[in-house]
Amino acid sequence: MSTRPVVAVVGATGAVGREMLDTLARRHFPAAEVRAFASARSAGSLVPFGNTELTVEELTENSFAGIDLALFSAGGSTSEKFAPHAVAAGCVVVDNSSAWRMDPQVPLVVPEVNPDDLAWHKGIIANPNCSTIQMVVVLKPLHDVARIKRVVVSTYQAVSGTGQKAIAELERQVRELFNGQEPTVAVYPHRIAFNCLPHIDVFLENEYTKEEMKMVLETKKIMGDDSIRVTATTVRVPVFYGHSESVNIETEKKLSAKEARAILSQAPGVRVLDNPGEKIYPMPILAAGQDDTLVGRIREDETIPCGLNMFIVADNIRKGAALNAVQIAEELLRRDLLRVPR
Ligand code: NAP
Ligand code: 3JN
Repeated sequence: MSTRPVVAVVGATGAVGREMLDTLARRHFPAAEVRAFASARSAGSLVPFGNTELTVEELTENSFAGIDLALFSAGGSTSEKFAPHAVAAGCVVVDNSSAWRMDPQVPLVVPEVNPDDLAWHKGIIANPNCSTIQMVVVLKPLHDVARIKRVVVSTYQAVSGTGQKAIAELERQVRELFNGQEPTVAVYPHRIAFNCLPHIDVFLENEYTKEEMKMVLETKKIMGDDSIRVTATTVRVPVFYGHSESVNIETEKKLSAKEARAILSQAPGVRVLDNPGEKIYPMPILAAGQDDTLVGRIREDETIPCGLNMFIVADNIRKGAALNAVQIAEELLRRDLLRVPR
């Protein structure tokens, strides 16, 4: 590899893939070339990249010859099938799906939280779930000071987390309802317009959803602390961009709300928006199109000796997916780790 890698974006026509291309261009990622891949369905179509456009190529097992870095966002089955071929061809994979996240051989990385885990990658690095990423960016600096024992989180997740078809579904249902028509329900099990669904991903045997268990398991792995107890309720809401989270933490050491604000105001990737008197707090409309994770409504939990409540919002397609993946790639370059170890 020259100092400038050849980069592939796999799933380039999707909500996350398009944002990845935009993020690579916006951050001037030092690529020798960027190539766009998707399924045969969209091969030959064009996707925007900076001031230009890329022609989408069909992804095959042989696509990775000459590619140094592949950013995958084409679903778990595509990652399971194609990432091993990429690694065999000497290409480092940053994967956005849940396929490899809990594999003990695969680091699960949020650059602000556990960048040192990149050192032991074996070719694949997993990007966490969007809801986990924005939560751990805020929790890690508090954990470092006060040790978090327990987390109770409820999410309010935007439809863009489900992809392009869900964005179109919310738009269409709103139009249909305003025109007095029965809304068409296709992507979600129920209408999403003017509704909330306490159901993201599939239900598991323990009656939690897979999205909820992703938050539980991924948080422990990223924070490198299996003793943190996490319980989650994940809810889809009729918002286009920006996941919100109500988070309650119990800590070993007492932290006042003022101390937490001071810690978080120094934390990388975090912006404290917490002035309720002026009606200033995080909201999806403030986070959409931004890189930072917003935190506010920080207050002491008056029901326990050492507890805090807070509200955390981030752009789920940016920090929750594309930006975090590109930041991982930047960190790999910075640490000279953009190679498959032999
Ligand atoms: P999307 O808008 O539905 O886009 C799906 C993309 O995958 C499209 O580019 C599609 O290409 C491509 N694709 C599907 N099957 C393929 C195949 N067999 N070979 C090559 N490309 C294929 O979905 P999205 O929202 O961008 O999400 C994509 C994936 O990213 C999700 O399934 C998930 O695993 C991951 N994701 C992660 C997070 C996170 O929390 N970090 C958030 C959102 C998504 P065509 O145009 O050819 O169909
Ligand atoms: O629903 C959301 O807001 C985030 C969705 C993420 C997602 C969507 C489809 C498949 C994932 C993920 O990243 O966890 C997956 C997956 O399991 O790969």
